Amino acid sequence: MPTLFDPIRVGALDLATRIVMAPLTRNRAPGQMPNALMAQYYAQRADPATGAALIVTEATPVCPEGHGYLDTPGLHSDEQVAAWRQVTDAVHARGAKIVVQLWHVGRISHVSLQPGGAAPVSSTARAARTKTFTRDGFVPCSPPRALATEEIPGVVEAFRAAARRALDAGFDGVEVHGANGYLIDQFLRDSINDRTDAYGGPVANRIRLLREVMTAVAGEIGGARTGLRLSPVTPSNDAGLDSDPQGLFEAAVESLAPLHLAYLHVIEGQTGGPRDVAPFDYAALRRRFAGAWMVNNGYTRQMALDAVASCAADLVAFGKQFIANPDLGLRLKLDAPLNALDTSTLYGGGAHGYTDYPPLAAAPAR
Ligand code: 8OZ
Repeated sequence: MPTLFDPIRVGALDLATRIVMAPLTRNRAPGQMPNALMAQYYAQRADPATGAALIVTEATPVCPEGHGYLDTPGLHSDEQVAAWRQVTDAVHARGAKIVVQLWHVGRISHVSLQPGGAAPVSSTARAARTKTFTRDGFVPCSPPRALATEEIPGVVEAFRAAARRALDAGFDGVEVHGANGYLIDQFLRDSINDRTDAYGGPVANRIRLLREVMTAVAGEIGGARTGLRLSPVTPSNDAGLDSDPQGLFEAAVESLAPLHLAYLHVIEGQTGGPRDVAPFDYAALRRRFAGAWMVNNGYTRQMALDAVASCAADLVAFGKQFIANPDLGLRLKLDAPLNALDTSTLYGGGAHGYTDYPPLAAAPAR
């Protein structure tokens, strides 16, 4: 019987345990540049004996138009490649692996964050009824412009180029962000996608952008270094439930079989919220996928132990617990108490609430 603390090979990645640090947006990259503070934050969580065996970075836009929140790091310039190097070097020095989460926000953006103050792009021209984080705090998302069919190869190319840059920056691979109502999800779901071209309408068309992106990325760096994150039923970012999430996501995953992806990372329920927000048969989705199965969303220690022991999951990604506990792996092993999360320091700011959460020995006694 495997345990949460056993090693596993995931595609080309040898991992010391099944414990993964989930992607977490922290808005501490002024100028869209990775920096030394970020390297310290990731390194604190990168000892496989006490932290994560695999780190998935915060979501990282593949092109300037892919940004939708203030101070998120990009991966679309040579300067960013060089700056990410300090993060990957610091993580590797501690023994963990690290993949970068490749992101395009689509319509979850604001003109103040777009090149030239232009409208964000999406599958649709309908605005998302939600807010994004700008220099002026949380503001309503700007109305988008629907991408012209001829523009879509440019989006795919941005993902491909970012995957190449990821390896140049020292990452072990990439995770494509296909979840949470961002651009790829804006094409997948019929609750958002209102296109009449080859990228809209039937499921076969709505999964086309995902398949083209994954084919380009895996073609560039190999399927064994490529993962994908999906969230079949999350309502986050005004995503709205697809009319048939089960059929849609099974078709999407099935279409990726020829790529032999390293892993699929599935958010069960509402991202960061209830797990039972809408019915979905995750086990049925898994039967469509041959690679490693990574689960996420509200996993307690016991849920994680059970998921791996029962082979319901190969890997468990922890988000909020990893923010507050740099040594979460050790705490899970010892069944030690967890630091509480300070939600006021999640987005933006400096070291406070970022690199100053105490490890176990230094944590105040209870
Ligand atoms: C929280 C705040 C901003 C962005 C996601 C990238 O939900 C995010 C995100 C989460 O995937």
